[in-house]
Order: sequence, then C-alpha cells, then structure tokens
Amino acid sequence: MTQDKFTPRVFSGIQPSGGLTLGNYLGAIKRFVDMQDQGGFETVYCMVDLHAITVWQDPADLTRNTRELCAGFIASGIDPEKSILINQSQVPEHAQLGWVFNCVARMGWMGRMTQWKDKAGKNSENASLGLFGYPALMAADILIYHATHVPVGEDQKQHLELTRDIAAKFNHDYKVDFFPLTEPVIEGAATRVMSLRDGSKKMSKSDPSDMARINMTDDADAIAKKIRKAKTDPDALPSEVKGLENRPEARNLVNIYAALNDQSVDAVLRDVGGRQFGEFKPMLADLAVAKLAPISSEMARLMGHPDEIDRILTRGAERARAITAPILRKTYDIVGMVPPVSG
Ligand code: AQP
Repeated sequence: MTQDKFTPRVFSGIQPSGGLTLGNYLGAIKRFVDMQDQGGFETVYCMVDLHAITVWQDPADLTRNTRELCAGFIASGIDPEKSILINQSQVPEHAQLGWVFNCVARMGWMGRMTQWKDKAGKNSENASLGLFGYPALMAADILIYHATHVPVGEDQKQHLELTRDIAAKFNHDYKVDFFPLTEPVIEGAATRVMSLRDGSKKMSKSDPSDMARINMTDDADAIAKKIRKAKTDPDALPSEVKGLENRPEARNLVNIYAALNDQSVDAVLRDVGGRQFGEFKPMLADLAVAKLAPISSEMARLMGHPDEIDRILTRGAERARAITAPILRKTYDIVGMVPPVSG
C-alpha cells in the first residue's frame, strides 16, 4: 500500500447530540483548528447528525444542536473558506459508502467495540441497529474523503483501528489499493478530559449531571462554580508529572489547564507545584473563562443568524460532494455495480 499517493486530507466529526463540552473542545475542535491553520492538509469537519440518531434525538433539538455545533466550530476558529464544513446528512455518499462497509465489516468486529458495549449496556436487544453499525458509518465518513489523518480524542482510538481494518479488508477482497490506512492523530494534554465529579469517567455531553462537565455555552459564573466544586483530593499539587499518579481528579484539572494554556503538563507543574487546590482552582477558573467566554459569545451571535449557518452548510456540502461523488462511483465500479449511462 502506497500511502503517499493520497492527498494529505484531514476528516473529523462531532455528533450534534447535545451541547458541546470542554472535552469536545480540547480533545477535538481545538486540534481541528490547529490542523487547519498549520497548512499542508485539506480539512473537512462534519456534524455527524446520522450518527446522533443512533440514539433517540428530539427532532427540534437535533436541528438546534446541529446549528449550535456549526456555530461552535466557527467561533472556535474553523474558517468555512479554509475548511469544508458540513452536516453529514447533506452529503449522501457517507451513508451510501456506509452501506458498502456494512457488507465488509464483520459482526464480531462490531461486537467487540467498547463504545457499543458501554452505550448499549445490558439492554443490547433494545439498542438500535444503527448504534451497532456506528463504526462502519464512521469508517465511511473518513474513507469517502480518502482522509489520511483523523484528529480525535482517545475514546475514538478503537474505532479508528476498525476503520483501518475495513479499508484493508476492502482492498484485500477486491485486490485494489484504493482506500488509505488512515492515521489517528491523538495528541496533546487533553486527549481524555474526565468528568469533574468522577476522575475515572469521561466528560460527556450526555452525562446526567451538568456539574460533571463544562458546556461551551456556560457563563463565567457557571464555569467558576463547576471548577470550585470539582472533586479533588486534599494534597497539594506535585512539581512533577509522576506525582499525579493515582490522583485522577488532580491530573484531570492540570491537564485541562495545560491544554487551555497551550503548555505542557511539566511546565504547568513547574509553576503550580506545591499549591493547594484552594489556590489552583481559581487560577483554572480564570483561565477557562478567559479562553471560553469569547467563543461562547461568538456562538450566541452566530445562533442569531441561522440562515447564515444553513448557507455555510449548504455550500460546504457542494464542495464536499466534488470529492465524495467520484470516490463513491469508483467504489461502486470496483464492487461491480453497473453505472448509469448519460443520454
Ligand atoms: N471527554 C473528552 N475528552 C477528549 N475528547 C473528547 N471527545 C469527546 N469527549 C471527549 C472527542 O470529541 C469528538 C466528538 O465526540 P462525539 O460527540 O462525536 O462523541 P462522543 O465521544 O461520544 O462525545 P460525548 O460528549 O461523550 O457524546 P455523547 O455523550 O453523546 O456520547 C471525538 O473526537 C471525541 O474523541
């Protein structure tokens, strides 16, 4: 497989399944902006609404959350001229390639996905078929662009490995060198932002406790209160990373500080080592408010112009389809599907 024959292209997505969290921002969106701005890649960022409906979504909430997510991308620094910004359902080739991949992926592979096990839980008989097939559609989202790199949080690592397995099996079964083996990009201090109430659980949009997460739309008072009440231990902060071992809540707050301030964890600990949480939490709250307040006020402004957001998504879909339609047609040709004739 020659990876260098593929255009360097980044794809990543977020589900409009609720309000954006600090976890989504630090683990994903902030790094989407970095990859857009560093140059050397085409960048495609997606609101994966088809994935969101694998669990129940109120239709009006889904519409609002999709626009709010688009506003969050733009307010965080995604430029719709530099990057292609889309919602998944407007680019039908995602679902069409997803079907082909449903026929490539194996039931056993899907059944081993930890996200499936976590989300379906003990009630898997009642989970949707879409939730089970989620990783095959995710592979299609990525490979319909021949994307070479996917920035994600650590929780998505297993799905990215499965994407490579699907690409490799397709290439092998059809004796082609057609889909790239995409590289996950899991980097930085905040690849796994944890709940503020429980350092062993991921910060998540769907956590029943609002105190467990910082929402990108929280105001300064809410951010400060949530950080003040965040679970910690009674010890002072260490001066070295080793001192954070077995202190998940302390490690989480230091990681958040480092990621927000674009510093390494070592550098943060050099500054704050020896301080008590009573001193560190207000520092973190001030930093979080300074970084997040401009984003949330810009999101609110953009949400006042839904028509503008819809135009950006429509234009994004047109640009996306210039890439996805030929890749889908070529896929169908490889599989042996008779093409339409013109005239
Ligand atoms: N806590 C997190 N830390 C770091 N990265 C995170 N991501 C999500 N939570 C964290 C990253 O955000 C991207 C989009 O995730 P998603 O919304 O599509 O799905 P998710 O991972 O299931 O996010 P949530 O918030 O937990 O949503 P719900 O509650 O609806 O399931 C991914 O790159 C993910 O790694």
